[in-house]
Amino acid sequence: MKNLQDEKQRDLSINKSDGTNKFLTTDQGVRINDDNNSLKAGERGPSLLEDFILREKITHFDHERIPERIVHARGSGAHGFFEVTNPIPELTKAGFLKEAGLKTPVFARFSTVAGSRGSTDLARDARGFAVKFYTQEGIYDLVANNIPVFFIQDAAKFPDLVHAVKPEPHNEIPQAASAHDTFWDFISLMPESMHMIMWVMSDRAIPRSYRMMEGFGVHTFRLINEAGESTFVKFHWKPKLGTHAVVWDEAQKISGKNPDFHREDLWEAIEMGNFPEWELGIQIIPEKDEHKYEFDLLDPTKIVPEELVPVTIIGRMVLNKNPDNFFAETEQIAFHPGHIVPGIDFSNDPLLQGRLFSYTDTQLSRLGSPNFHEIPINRSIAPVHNHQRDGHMRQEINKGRVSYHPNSLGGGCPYQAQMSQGGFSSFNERVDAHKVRERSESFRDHFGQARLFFNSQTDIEKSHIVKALRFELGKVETTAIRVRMLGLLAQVDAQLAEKVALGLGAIVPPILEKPINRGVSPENEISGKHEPQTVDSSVTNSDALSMVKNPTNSPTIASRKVAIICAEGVSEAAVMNIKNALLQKDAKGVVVAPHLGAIATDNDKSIAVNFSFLTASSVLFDAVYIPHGHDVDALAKNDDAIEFINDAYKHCKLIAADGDAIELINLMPFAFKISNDDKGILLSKEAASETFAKNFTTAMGEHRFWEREANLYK
Ligand code: HDD
Repeated sequence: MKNLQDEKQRDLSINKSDGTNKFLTTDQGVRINDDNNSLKAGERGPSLLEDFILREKITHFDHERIPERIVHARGSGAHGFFEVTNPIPELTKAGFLKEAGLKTPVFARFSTVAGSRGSTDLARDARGFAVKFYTQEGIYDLVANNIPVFFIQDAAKFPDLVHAVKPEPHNEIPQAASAHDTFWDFISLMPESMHMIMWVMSDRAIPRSYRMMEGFGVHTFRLINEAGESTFVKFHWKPKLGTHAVVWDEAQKISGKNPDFHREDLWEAIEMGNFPEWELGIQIIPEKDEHKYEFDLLDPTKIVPEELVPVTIIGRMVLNKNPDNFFAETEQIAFHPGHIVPGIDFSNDPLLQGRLFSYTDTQLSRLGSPNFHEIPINRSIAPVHNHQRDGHMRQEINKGRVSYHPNSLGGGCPYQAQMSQGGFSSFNERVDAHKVRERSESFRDHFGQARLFFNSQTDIEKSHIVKALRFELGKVETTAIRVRMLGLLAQVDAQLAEKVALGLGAIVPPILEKPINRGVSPENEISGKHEPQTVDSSVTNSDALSMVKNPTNSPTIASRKVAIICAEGVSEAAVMNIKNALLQKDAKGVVVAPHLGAIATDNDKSIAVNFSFLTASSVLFDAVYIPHGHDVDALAKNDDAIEFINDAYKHCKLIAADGDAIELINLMPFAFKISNDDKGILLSKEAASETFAKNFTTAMGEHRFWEREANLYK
């Protein structure tokens, strides 16, 4: 197979335009002489209808907006490539997975789910992780999330879920938040959502960066080999930088200080050459093992624990180019789980089956025409020939009189391809069943894996889940909803429910003998057929589920940002000592000072300031360093400086100081709390020492110092 790495960029280049050194023209190519004044009857007279230049300009402007995505409206994307590292020809005939070293161009888009296009990046929410592979055999989309399970088991509930989480319809409040009555009303009546709820109430829902998230295909898919044999797989993206999050207080502050935090982070990393990278892994489940587990592979509220089926790495994705135009690329890209190539196929997961309808349908209203596949970012690099014709904004000029098949006038072209010629043929699965509107008995466990997730967390992570639930349910006004939720939480873990209840000033209700009527018909209620039950997970603890224990976490500090707090008289040597040490690890130190411009250093030179305390805050950085040589008293009296350092302490970040600057730490409000166990407070009497710089970058590899929050869950 040909290496296609640059093929998509070549394809896009034919649509690119650049006005540098060119004349301004109308859309019809007529050069414009005056773009500042409309055509009028006299200088002070009315404008003339004949002014085609004005009309064209305003008409185009009037129609600039298209509907935002109904979900995942807020997102950012980038170009890159996927490279096969461990080919799997025995499992799939998909060409882009068959040869080691083969590179396929990709475009990845990351997103929040509930918020509008202009909402904050740091909402508590699942994140979309959609990747379009421009393969030689057509487009393949892996439309994934950063959470491996979903709220619901059947696509029929998707519109209800989205209506419940979106701003409430009467007053359009709140934006990009699930902390409101309609969401929790729905969830409290949908016990199948409890596993997903554990994930979205965990710090997974507030990532540090898109570059530090895992991605999961959620559903079980099939790989099909040349012999037509099927193997079940689950897809996993594992970030090279490890999986990291911020804390909720930090997330809320970032939303105020920089709502584009994730977007900017992705953009800057790529501009700086710190190309984000993920490994693609699969869990391989032979067909014969379909019914081996206590959960159903078709149930999208279940994971396959890595202890049962390990993840096999098959390739890597690198994002190395920012889009040239946000609208043309990131906004107009159209993903669809139904975009598959020979060698990949669907399972009967009822959520996936519903998705297969929804995505094309939504593009019709969002992009306005069945010709959305012709938009440059959506265009396949594999040749496209068929008899689909016309429609709004058709670009392709199909020649000839034949637009049907079979035909003799066109010589039978374009031909159907046999399987040996790459023709797609669906997996030959035998289905022999009655038509029913039923949920499978094997989907009845709603609590077992929620408990597995909760039990797999460290105490700190558990305490964050408790706090998240106290926050979310605390924003719910209807007491009955809060109480119902406590009832469900109690079925996940009694202690969890008690702790949440404490924060709400409520009492955990007894587990109901008769389940709540969730709108099922009376006959079904009597048979109890649709009622949840708990099945104990055969795996009781999985390190892969905890971010703190996660084996994909990595000590690298590449692309991390450190605030270096400077005031007049700062030691240039000390600043440069840390800056250089960071540079060597591909991280960055930026100067934050009481004012912008420059700061005079101890050696009568000056240092350029990147941010003032007004334009930055420690939530935008991974660590804080206060170098030797300041006027410590002045900084100690500066409320902004105190808040800056105090927040870094509260958010369990590394705080370091050397020389005289140690004094400042002693004056901080948290000074009396610092314990010897806290490895995140790094002090060195000697200024600008090499050992200190080394210890600093090593300590940053710890990312957070949770000891400060210890005892929280007890
Ligand atoms: Fe979806 C967008 C991921 C269930 C219907 N979905 C969308 C995007 C992602 C996902 C990442 C944004 C793609 C982009 O960046 O443009 N969706 C998921 C995952 C799901 C899931 C991982 C469960 C496993 N989705 C789901 C269901 C339905 C939809 C059950 C409908 C029945 N999703 C849509 C949609 C969207 C969408 C309405 C909105 C914009 C778009 O498709 O292009 O069709």
